[in-house]
Formats: sequence, C-alpha cells, structure tokens
Amino acid sequence: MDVFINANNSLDGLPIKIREYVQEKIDLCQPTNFHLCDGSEEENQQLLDSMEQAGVIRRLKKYKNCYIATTDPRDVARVESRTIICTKNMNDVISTPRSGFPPITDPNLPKNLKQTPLGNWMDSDEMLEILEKRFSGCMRGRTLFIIPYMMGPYSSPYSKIAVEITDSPYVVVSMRIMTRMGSHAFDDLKESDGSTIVKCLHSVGVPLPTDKPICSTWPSNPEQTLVTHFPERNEIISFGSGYGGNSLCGKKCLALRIGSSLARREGWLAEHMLIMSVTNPEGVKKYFVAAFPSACGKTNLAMLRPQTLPGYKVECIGDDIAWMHFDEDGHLRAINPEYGFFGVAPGTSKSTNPIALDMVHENTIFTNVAETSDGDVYWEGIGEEIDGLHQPSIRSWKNKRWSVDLGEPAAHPNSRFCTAIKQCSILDPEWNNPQGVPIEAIIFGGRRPIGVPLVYESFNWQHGVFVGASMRSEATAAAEFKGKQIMHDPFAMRPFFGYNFGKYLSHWLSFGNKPNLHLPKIFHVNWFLKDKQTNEFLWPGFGENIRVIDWIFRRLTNDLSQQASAYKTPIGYIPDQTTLNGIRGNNVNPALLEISTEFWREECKAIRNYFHENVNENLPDEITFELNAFEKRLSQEV
Ligand code: GTP
Ligand code: SPV
Ligand code: MN
Repeated sequence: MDVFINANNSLDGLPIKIREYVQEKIDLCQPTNFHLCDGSEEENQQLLDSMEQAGVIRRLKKYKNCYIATTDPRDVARVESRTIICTKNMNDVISTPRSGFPPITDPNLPKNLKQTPLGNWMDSDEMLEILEKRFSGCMRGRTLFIIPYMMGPYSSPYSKIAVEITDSPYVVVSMRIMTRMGSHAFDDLKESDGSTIVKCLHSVGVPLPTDKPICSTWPSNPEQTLVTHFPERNEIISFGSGYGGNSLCGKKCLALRIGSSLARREGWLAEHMLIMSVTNPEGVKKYFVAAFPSACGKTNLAMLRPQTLPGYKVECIGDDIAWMHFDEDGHLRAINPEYGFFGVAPGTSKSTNPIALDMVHENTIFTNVAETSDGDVYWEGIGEEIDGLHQPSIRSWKNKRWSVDLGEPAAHPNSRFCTAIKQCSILDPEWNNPQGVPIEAIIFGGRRPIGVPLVYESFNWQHGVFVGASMRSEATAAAEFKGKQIMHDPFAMRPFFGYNFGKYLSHWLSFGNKPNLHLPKIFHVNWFLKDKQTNEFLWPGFGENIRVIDWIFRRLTNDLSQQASAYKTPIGYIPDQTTLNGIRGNNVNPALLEISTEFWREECKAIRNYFHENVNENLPDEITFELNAFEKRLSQEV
C-alpha cells in the first residue's frame, strides 16, 4: 500500500524549467499522485501520521515526536560499488588503473561501467538510457513528492538551490530535517530561471502493486540500485535504495559529489569535514575543520565536551560537510550546507556524547536502532545496563525480541539518528552566518590501530595536501565493506569525489601557489591506536580529545613564548611529551607518540603503489616530490 497524503497536484509557482523537468519525470515515473512540498509543520505531521498508520515508522512512547524506521536488511548503508559519476570523458572522473578495470560480473550492473578504488564512471548517455528503463513506471501506485530545498544558509552567496523528486515519504521528512526545505528555498526557486538548480530524482524502485514481498514495510530494490551523478548536467539520479546518503540527495550526492565538481569549476572546496569552534581559557576563539572517514568520529568531535581541561569551550557549526571559499582578504571561510545531523547511533552515550544524546529526545527519526518495551531507544554503547530484574525487553532493528545471547547487535552498526541542527545545545553563534566562519586549522584523521601517532602537524600546505592524500583508515559499517581492513581514503573523500582524484589534488595544491592567502595549518590525528596485547584503545578519546585540540590550538599562535613545542620527525611535527596536556596531569603514554620508521617505510610503499596503480598519469608532480622527500627523510633515520 502507499502512504496516504492529501496531495496538492499542482506545479504552480515552480520556475518554468523546473516545471518542465518535473512534468517530464511525472510522465516517466507514472505516479498515482504528485505533491509539491511546502515544508510546513502540517504537511510534515500528515506524512508522519500516515507513515505511522502504514507501519513504516513507529512512534516512541517515551519521547516527543520521535520515531523509529527499520529498513530492509539489504538496504542499510551507502553502496559504493553502485555509486557512479557519469560524464562524457572518463578521465574527468577516474584514471585508468595500471592493471586495467575489473570485469563487471554482477548481471544487474551495466557491462560498460568502470569501477576503481577511487570511484566509478560511466558514459552519461549510456547511463541515461539505462536509467530511463529503470524509472519507466517505477512510481506506479505511489505519490511523487517534489522537494524544493537549499544547501547552505539563506542569502549566502555560497548556497545552492536544488529540487529532489522522490516517491519515499521517509525521504521527504528526513530532507525536511537535513536541508532548508520548503518555503524559503521555494521563493528563491521562483526568482531563479532554473538553470543553476541541482535536479535530483529518486525512487525506491518498487511500483505498486508488487509481486515481491516488501520486507519490514521498507520498499527497496537492492539488485537494481544505482546512485548516479551527472556533474555536467547538475543532476543526480538515484534508484532502488531508501537509505541515508543513497536517497537523501542533498547530502553526499549534492553537497559532496556534485559539490566538489562545482567547487573545482568555481574555485572553492566541498569537503567531508566537520566545522567546530574552540575557545581557549583566555577567551580566544578559533575555527577548525576536520576530515575523518565515515563513522570515524566527526559528529563526536564537533560536539566535544572539554570537561577535563577547564576553561575550554567547543561549539558546533557542522558535523559532516564543509563548503569553503577563500574570501577577499584571503581567509578560508566555511559554511555547513546542511541543516541537520544524520549521526551514527551506536556508541552515543551520556559519557561519550551527552550533547547528541540530549538533542535526539525530541523530533528525531531513528533508523535501524532497537526499541525497548517502554518506548525508548537502545543501541550498543548507549551506556545503559540491559541485564537485571526490571529491565524492559528489547526489540532489535530486525523487529525481533533481542538478548545479548543472540550474539548479534540489537541496533545495526550503521543505525542513525536524524535531528535538526537547531536542537544542538552548543551551536556556535555564527553557525548560520551566510559568509561562513574563518578556518585556521584543517585536521585529517582515521582509524589506525597501529603506527599512526595521536597527532602530528604537517610542514606546510603542500606537505599537508600529501598527508590528506595518504590517509588510510579501517573499514566501517557506513558502507558495504566487511571486516576491518585498512583502506586508503584520501581526504576522507574516496566515496565522495565528484571528479578525478588527481585533478582534485591539483586543485588543492593550486591554493599553495596563490599570493595573499592565509592558508590554514594542516594536522593529522588518530584517536584509535590500540594496545597490541589487550586490543584496548590506548587513548580515552571523546572529551579527552580536547588535549589534542589544545595542542593544535597552541601550535597556531604566532607568539613563540605561548606556542606549544614540538619536534621534527620524518612524518611531521610531533608534540614534546611535556607539551601535550596528559590525562590527570601525567605525560601521555609514550606509545601514543611513537614513530616507527619501519612502519612508515611500509606505509610509503603502500601509498606509492596506490597512487601508481590508481592515480597514474594524473598524479601531480608535487605529490611525487613529497613522497620521495618523505622516503628520503625515513632513510636518513636509523
Ligand atoms: P559519519 O556520519 O559516518 O560521517 O561518521 P562520523 O565521522 O561523524 O563518526 P561519529 O562521530 O558518528 O563516530 C562513529 C563511531 O566512532 C561512534 O561509534 C563513536 O562512538 C566512535 N568514536 C567517535 N569518537 C571516538 C573517539 O574519540 N574514540 C573512540 N574510541 N571512538 C570514537
Ligand atoms: C557517511 O557515510 O559518511 C554518512 C552517512 O555521513 S550517509 O548519509 O549515509 O552517507
Ligand atoms: Mn559522513
């Protein structure tokens, strides 16, 4: 059955080019109804109520306006193998791997698809033909929703207007949280001629009536899923998945993949980065961005509680994506294009992230978390005891009665909360500034159980770009990979590049040669070192990360008497034992700052192979220079 909605069936008020686009898609998808969303409270409530009636979401008794959705177990994360950038020329998107392209063995994927570890490419015209077939009649029996929305603050010169067409009411209510959706964006749409609007088309790919059983009321079509991007047409077309970054097109599809491609053309940066402010005990405030791969700690760092270093304050601007432009004075200014958080639930507790835990108890849509019999949420690492006499019973994300003995998690490891940014109690006063905030440090990081120290500072911009390019991290549940293999994830952007990574590097390097820019310093952190014997984390992380942030802060001052001291190593500047503010006044565990030349020599080999194999002739000379210089520094060490 479809979710009932009092559809307005009117396209009045849409700019003519958009009206034509929408009409064309209505004709193609053949929905029963269509509805132009205004983003109002009433519309939202009507959608939530009808989804609740249809059993698509369940209301949580314990909280105000909170719901749980559980998905088809085959539709739980981004699908990188089916995420594709489509252009005329392949080299605009990927380089030919030295060992050639792997053959496409999945019969549901186009034979001419080119898959590489740095992104997938296909010819635009060929892909459009395939999509035409997938979308033909794909919304029969359903309502087609038209969502006008804006990425970035209203009246910001850096914001972009977009429209998403979808047949998923879950996507509509989620987009209303994650983007500035409805009336304001709609006004801008009316004024605009439509040519600069990013167009997104999404379907769950299950026309009604369907002969296949729909799993747990979550329609999706995993075999036929394709998440495609057309940077030359400013278009996104996504089929078959209703989950997260696959279907909420404003997020990874627009703000990162189309965004990075626009950014290159227009001379700015669209990055997978949180934005935070840090105020030191003297009242000096600085803004930082940080790029960590999916599920590696951005939301947590953006909401850090610096309780153990008195006098420090951290405030949040964004937890996932930063759009950054150099202003007329040469300062790098960042806006958060999003309007909400789509955050990882597991691991969120009173002690790790109290700010997030507080904010999700109102107006939140949870996906794939577990539910207790008294109407509360539950997930691994929520910090509540689940054994004992008076504990409620737990219903897992698979809608089964759950207990620890089942040997599987109650909540999916990639389960998420979706909450409006305004509910965050530590928003920076400038979070919505149309001009953005001035960035002084860029922090890269990843999940590295061995070898990579807690923090180091790059020597300069070019070396910092090399550090970003060389990033690696353990695989997480945010995409379809199994196990914990260490994957290359340059700039935490591997799944999100909208154009050729080699050219992306050249774009980053180009800022190093421009006069009068105040280039931020570039750092690398690793919260995830493990003790080889016990396999426990060596660093407490979370709130204690302020000690590393404090060191970074003190590295940024020009007053040498105040500057935190550091010593030079082949990988960069490392804190002196005594300048990194250790836990309870102690020096930090030396294992956190160890540099093993043997480890880094191996790392260099892996990076060289990776670049050689995958970036090939598009690798900028500066990066080869940095790699050679790094190896030379290592060879001089005993
Ligand atoms: P995406 O939304 O996928 O981009 O993820 P993210 O980068 O925002 O990661 P998030 O902050 O949601 O953290 C992901 C997981 O890592 C959660 O389970 C956290 O509890 C855990 N985590 C975050 N910060 C730390 C830390 O400092 N130490 C440890 N040990 N775990 C952390
Ligand atoms: C990520 O995977 O980096 C996310 C979640 O932030 S999703 O929106 O699904 O991409
Ligand atoms: Mn992310």
